[in-house]
Amino acid sequence: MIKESEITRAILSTSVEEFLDNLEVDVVIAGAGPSGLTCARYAALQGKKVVIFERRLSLGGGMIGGGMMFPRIVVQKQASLILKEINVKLKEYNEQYFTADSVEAISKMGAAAIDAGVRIYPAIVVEDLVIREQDRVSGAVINWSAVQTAGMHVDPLVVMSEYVVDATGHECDLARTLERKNPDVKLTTSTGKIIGEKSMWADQGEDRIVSNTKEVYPGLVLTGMAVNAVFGVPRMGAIFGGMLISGKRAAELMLMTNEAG
Ligand code: 48F
Repeated sequence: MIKESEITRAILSTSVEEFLDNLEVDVVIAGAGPSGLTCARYAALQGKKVVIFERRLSLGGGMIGGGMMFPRIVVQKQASLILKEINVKLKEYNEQYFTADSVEAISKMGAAAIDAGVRIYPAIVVEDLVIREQDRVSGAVINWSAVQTAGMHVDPLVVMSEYVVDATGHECDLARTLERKNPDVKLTTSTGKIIGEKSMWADQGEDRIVSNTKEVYPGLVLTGMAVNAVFGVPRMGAIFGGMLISGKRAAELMLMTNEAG
């Protein structure tokens, strides 16, 4: 006989036990879009303890809808290798581009991140950052997305981490919160402030998303469209190579800084 209370006990006891094990991690990533998932997988493959908090109930961010909801993505050769590693079926379109099914790509990116050891929590929003006296981001302040949507004031909880990654896409939500709550902080942009995303220029967007993937403030790393939004870089539309390479680069950067420190 199925006992309803036993099902509730199974869910609560196992998820709380697991949550307790994730209160102090190496990397917290906000956002399970293409850049967040890629960054998470590469960091986890190097032995880092990684959690992703995703505001929505689904993975994939803006990638699942391909280009204007035609479920295809385009990637350049270098980035195609990242998808090949996780068995995404690629079609060579011409010498420069490969195409892939966006739903397949994002499903496999999610599965590969989980297989690498990443823990993904859906329906949780990173609403603020922990900044202690040493002027370094040292954790993420989290809450249920439903609480935010309902506009209720419910105090949040905290997960401490060596790094927090802003993979929140066009909104660059964490960088914006950092700037709004701490007007004196200086970001590593040319103005020390968030510059804002520029109109579409795919070639520039793809190039500069990678070169600007960096620690924008001690302990806060940017990846994906959050990079373009903070550093004043053009958008690029439904070409996703830069997004994947930015995710990989963000992971490498945290590992490098960690080793040097
Ligand atoms: O938007 P999103 O896919 O960001 P990305 O990884 O990739 C951008 C592309 O999809 C596309 C593009 C390519 O030309 O422009 O847009 O940079 O994924 C961002 C994810 O972050 C979640 C949001 O729901 C989405 O799934 N998110 C946003 N704010 C928060 C958050 C937050 N504060 N806490 C947790 N998740």
